[in-house]
Amino acid sequence: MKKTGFISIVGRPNVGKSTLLNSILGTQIAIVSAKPQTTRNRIAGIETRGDDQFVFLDTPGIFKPQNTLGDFMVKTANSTMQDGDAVILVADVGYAPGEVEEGIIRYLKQSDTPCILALNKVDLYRREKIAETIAAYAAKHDFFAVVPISAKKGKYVDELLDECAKLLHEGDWFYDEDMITDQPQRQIAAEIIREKILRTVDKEIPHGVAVVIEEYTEEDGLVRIRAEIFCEKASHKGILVGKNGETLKRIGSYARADLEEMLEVQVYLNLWVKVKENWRDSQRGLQNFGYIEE
Ligand SMILES: Nc1nc2c(ncn2[C@@H]2O[C@H](COP(=O)(O)OP(=O)(O)OP(=O)(O)O)[C@@H](O)[C@H]2O)c(=O)[nH]1
Ligand SMILES: [Mg+2]
Repeated sequence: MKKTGFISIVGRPNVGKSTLLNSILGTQIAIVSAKPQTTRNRIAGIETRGDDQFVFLDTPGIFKPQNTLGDFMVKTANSTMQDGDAVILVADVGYAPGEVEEGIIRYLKQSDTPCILALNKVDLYRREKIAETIAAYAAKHDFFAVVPISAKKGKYVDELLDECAKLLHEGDWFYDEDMITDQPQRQIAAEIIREKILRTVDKEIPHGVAVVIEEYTEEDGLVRIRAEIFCEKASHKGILVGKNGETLKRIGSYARADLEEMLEVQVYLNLWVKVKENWRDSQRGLQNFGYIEE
């Protein structure tokens, strides 16, 4: 008997939602960085095991938006949560529930949506702290299950998946058995470039960056990618390019290594940096860079 279900992965920024998705799938489809607000879109990750097909929906972290891009991200997270058959609430096991978690819990109660609480980053904390956080959450809501995990180390992720399996319902699968994501290859490529920017430059700069793939062709075992990196200020462009173009070169070779590993072919990567002032503050800017409400 085939079973399936849409399970949205929600929580505040930086708690490890995308790391968890990658860990479940055993491959990197969602970008990860130490900076909050890394994920901007809903990303489906599909895992098929035996008769079960899980469709996990990774979402942007929920926070107080400061611009139109932020509004888009939070709306995406909320609507994805509402679309799911079940929810995985990811939270840092070192912290008691705060405003974001309280808001999600309110939605769960009102909608009667089953939720598994994944308390992440157990590798960083002592047992007593973990027990304290579990108790604080248990006092707030009757979760379907509470699973302390380390997404980064892949610890207890199988246990989490066993709990998710109990929430699937009978029904036809939505995706082919061998499919792992709904993102087109060129979007993953753009995201990989953005990940390297998040990991290479600091402060506001990476948050104001959008990556657009202008050309993506494959021939004779070589993939040619030309991408434009849009940033918000001329001074940001200077930093992204760096002295003698060194920073951009570093971003490029870092991204190329990942792309070659993913595509298993040689990649020729050509990056250009451009300025588009305040694009994050306009609906038009968002649409131009592919941030469109579904
Ligand atoms: N120590 C530790 N770090 C982790 C763990 N899981 C994730 N991280 C780190 O936490 C940071 C954020 O991880 P992400 O997966 O990008 O977090 P996210 O919740 O998707 O963040 P947003 O997309 O910004 O909402 C990264 O530096 C991860 O390496 C874990 O189990 N242990
Ligand atoms: Mg993320």
